[in-house]
Order: sequence, then structure tokens, then C-alpha cells
Amino acid sequence: MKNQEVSKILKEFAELYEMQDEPFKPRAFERASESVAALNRDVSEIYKAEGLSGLEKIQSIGKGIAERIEEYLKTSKIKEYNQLKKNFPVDIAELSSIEGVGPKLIKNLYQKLKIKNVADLEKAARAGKLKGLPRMGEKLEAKILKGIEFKREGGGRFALGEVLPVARMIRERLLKIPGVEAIEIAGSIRRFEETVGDLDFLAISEKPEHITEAFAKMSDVAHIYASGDTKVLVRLKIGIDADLRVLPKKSFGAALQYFTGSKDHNVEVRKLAIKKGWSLNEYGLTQGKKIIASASEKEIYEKLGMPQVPPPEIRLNKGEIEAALKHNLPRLIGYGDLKGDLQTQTSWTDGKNTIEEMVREAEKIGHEYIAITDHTKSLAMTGGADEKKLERQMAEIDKLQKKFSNIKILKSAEVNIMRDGSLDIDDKTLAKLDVVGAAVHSLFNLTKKEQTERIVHVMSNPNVDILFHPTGRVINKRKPYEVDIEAIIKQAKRTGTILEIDGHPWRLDLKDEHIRLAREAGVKMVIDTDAHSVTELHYLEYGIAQARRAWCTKDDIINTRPLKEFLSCLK
Ligand code: DGT
Ligand code: CA
Ligand code: CA
Ligand code: ZN
Repeated sequence: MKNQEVSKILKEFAELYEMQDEPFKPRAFERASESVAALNRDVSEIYKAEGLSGLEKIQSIGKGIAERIEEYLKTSKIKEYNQLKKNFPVDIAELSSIEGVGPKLIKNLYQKLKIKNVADLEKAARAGKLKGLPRMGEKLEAKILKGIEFKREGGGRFALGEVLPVARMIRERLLKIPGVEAIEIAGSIRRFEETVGDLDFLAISEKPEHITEAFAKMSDVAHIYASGDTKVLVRLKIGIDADLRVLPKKSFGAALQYFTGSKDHNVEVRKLAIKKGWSLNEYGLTQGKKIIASASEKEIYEKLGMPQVPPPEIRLNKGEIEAALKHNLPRLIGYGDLKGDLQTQTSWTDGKNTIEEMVREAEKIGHEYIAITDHTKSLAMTGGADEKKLERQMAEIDKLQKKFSNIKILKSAEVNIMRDGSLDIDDKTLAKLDVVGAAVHSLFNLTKKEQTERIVHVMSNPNVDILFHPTGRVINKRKPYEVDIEAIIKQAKRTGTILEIDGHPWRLDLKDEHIRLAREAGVKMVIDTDAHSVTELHYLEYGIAQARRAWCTKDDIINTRPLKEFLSCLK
């Protein structure tokens, strides 16, 4: 499977071009990189089956990029890439995973200080050597050190969005092996945890050695730790471990239950078994030698007195077992329940696709509405809109709308919150928009009191419908700013401001615990993607999963409603 490799090299192309100040190529290569990472087919298989024209059919991939992918698939290298790389022999992916470090800085770091990786960067920052670089000060130096520290605290866990597509692709490929009856992804991925330590696969097969062999031989494997008849443990090239266990059909339910976890959930479930004089492990629910249940999760939960199976997302021992025993689990929001997307950026600011391309993709997904929420002027580096630019965009949307009869394009913006809790767009212009989101993008270091006050103040603005990504965190990259989330929830309730569940897999903000607090307070939320490209419009699943983890029903999330009803929920 080559998707991850190809996606990574395309991303590096984008960054190398950006270092060279190329105008359009960086965004084009980034779009292509995302598109390949999200494919549910292997690029090398596409190429084998359909050649160059097959590659060109992939979304966001034109002739030039297709040819480079072809070169890579045929020769395992790309000449132009190697040339670009000669000037910058640095670990771009690792360096740019640090908050505050982008292509321009990487270029400077290498040219001025010969910094090639994060270890070099940390050393230079600790020695106070970064301060002297152009556009670099003590503040940025401190921010970089913090970023390095924060990443280390994450303990090398991967963001769910980095590994879910990989796990799914591996599953698809293993399913094709003769004799394999079923494959499931278990563990933290099945529970949609925001970060993942390792991948857990379970398979049913009467000929386990076929599948264990194929698993160990996958081209994605970097190292085999252990390989037995029914069990394999490997490290993948992307840097995460993966294990596979093969089981007979009769104990698959028990194994799936056990390896889905969470550990805390399992401990409680096992206590129920013990109370009945039974035991529960990965092979089954048993009484001495007698098997009580083992083939399906449903049977196991039923025998333990639970007429409902708690969905994997909520198996956290946070009340789901008690509720399931009483047949009292809520009907969680479903993965197909959303009718529209409410945060999307376009090429008007820092998005990578035009409004039209975004709307067309949203229509394909089946949305009834999509809000175009480009940034506003104080976010200058994105080309943020001022009042005039917003007026121009509104006129453009009116024109575009005529081409689309199945989807409503909502005029909107992601309006920047200023230090004092005012906005950088006047109220007269805001009033003309269909829906307004407000967001913090600067001054992350205010005290908790100052940060909370500024946000609480903006929520009292009658034009502000939604508070976007309320805590500002970026997984593995940036801590949330200090903020009193309970005060924000209270203010949301008081002012009728909707809180966003930003489903972008690097954000997931609100996070599950906060969603739960908001739901319990009766605050309404929306789930959206924060998409910056057509590929990212498919991220709703991640947001929905977090809402499910917080026990949300359809009613808690207002973009489950049709357009008119949705609009009537706004201020
Ligand atoms: P991760 O990999 O850190 O993201 O989290 P998990 O939940 O995938 O954990 P992992 O891979 O260590 O184990 C997979 C599942 O196996 C876990 O969710 C529950 C089950 N499990 C593993 N070790 C134990 C254990 O010692 N006791 C119990 N009850 N269950 C366990
Ligand atoms: Ca795991
Ligand atoms: Ca594991
Ligand atoms: Zn934003």
C-alpha cells in the first residue's frame, strides 16, 4: 500500500515549493497530498489497473502530479524531488509537526543554522540561537520550545485522523485474502479515541497462517516484532505498531468485546460476570468448561443482563453499563444524520479549493446546505476579508447559487475575535450574513480570566450565532488556551449561542468531555468539518464520533435539521 508514502512525498513537494516561493504549486500539491491520503483504494493498484489516466481521475490530481506519482511508483523515486531535496536535506515532516514551524522558517533554520531535525532545533532553541534569525524573537523561540515539549508529552500517540484511513485500507486488503471471513478494527480506533497508541486487528479464519503471513509481508511493514500462527505484531513504516490476532468464528464476539476495550469498561463488565459465578476473557463468557456466550458481542452483553450493546464509542465506564442494564441508553446521533456543513474555508482565504468546488463536493456528499466561512481581516496572513471583500463574496455566492438547485450556499464568515471581545467586521455587514461564526486565532496566552471575558463578551453579540473551536487546541501541536469552559457553556445557554464541535481530526474541539458538559447544560451544538479543501469536507465522521462519545442525540445537534428549521435556531 503506497498511499501514505505518496501522500507524504506530495506534501513535502508542497513545502519545498513554498520554500522556493513558488506561487501556486504549494496549494496544488497539498490538495493532491490530502486527496491521496484519504483514498479508499491503493494508488499503486489504481495505477496497475488503469495507468496514468487512472491517476488523473483521482480528485485534485492533474497531469503533472499524476506523472510524478507514476515516476515514484515505477522507480521508487522522483528526480525533481531529489533535486529540490538536495538544497534542503532536512526532515521537513518532523520539523513542520512543531507548532510555529513552517516552510519559510525551515528554510532559514537550515540556511543559517544547519538545523535538520527537531533534535537540532531543540538544541539551538535552548542555546538561544534562534533569536537572531529574521522575523524571529524570544517569543517565537519560547513557543517552539513549548511546542516540542507538548509533542513529547503526547507520548508518540497518533491523531486518529492520521491512522484511521490506514487501518481501513489494511482491513480492505486483508479481506481479499482467501479463507478470511471477517476483519474488524478493534481497540482505541473502534472507540474513535482522539489519539491512538497502536492498531488492533482481529480476523476470523480457519486457516490463520495465510493471513498472518500476508499481514507480516505487507509493504507498509517496517519491522516484525513477533510472528506466530495466530498472532503477529509489527511496526508500520508510518511509525505506529499494529497487531493482528486470528480467531475461530465461535470466539470472535468475545475477542471483539475484549479488544475493543476500553480497559475500564472491560473491568466493570468482567465484574458482572464474576457476580454471576462466570468468567469472561477474550475466548468467551464461561462457567467452568461450559461456554455461556462467545460468538457475538450481543450475546455476551445479553447474558450479562444488558439488552442493549453499548456502542463502542461510549465504552468508557462512564455510566454506559448502568444505562445498558436498565435498557436506558440514549439513541445516539447517527453517522448519516447531518444535513449541512457550517465551517469551510475557500481560496478566498486559506482554503485550497474555490467556493464552487467546495459546494459541488458538498452537494455530492448529500448536504442540504453549506456555510462558506472564510477568515476575516485581522488574520492577515490568510488574506482575511474586510467588509468590502465580504460584500464581494456575498455577490459571488448569489451568482453561484443559480447553478445549484439542490444545495443552499449560506453566506458566512469565521470572524476573528479581538482582544477586547469585539469583532473585526462591523455589525452592519455581519447582519447581512446568513450565519456568523466567531473564533479566537490570536493571543492564546491571555490569563484564564481575560480569555474567558473576551469570549463571553463576543457571545453576547446578537450577530454571533456560533462559537467556533471554543478551546483552540490542536492535537499534539498546541494546548488549549486557558479558558473557563463552564462559564462559556453558561453564556451559550444565556445568549442562545451555538457551540461548535469542530470535526477536523487535528482539532476535535469541543472535545468529548466538554461536549458532555454542554449537552447536560442543554446547550445546542453543531458538528462541522473546518474543511480547507474538498477532501476535508469528508471529516464529519470524526466530529459525529466525538458527539456520540458524549452521548449526544440528534436533537442536541442542530445541523441535523433541514435548512429552514436550522435557520430558525439561529439568533
Ligand atoms: P491505545 O492502543 O493506547 O490507543 O488504546 P487501546 O484501547 O487500543 O489499548 P491496547 O491496544 O493496549 O489494547 C486493546 C484493548 O484490549 C483494550 O482497549 C482493552 C483490551 N485490553 C488490553 N489489555 C488489557 C488488560 O490488561 N485488561 C483488560 N481487561 N483489557 C485489556
Ligand atoms: Ca490499540
Ligand atoms: Ca494493541
Ligand atoms: Zn479557525
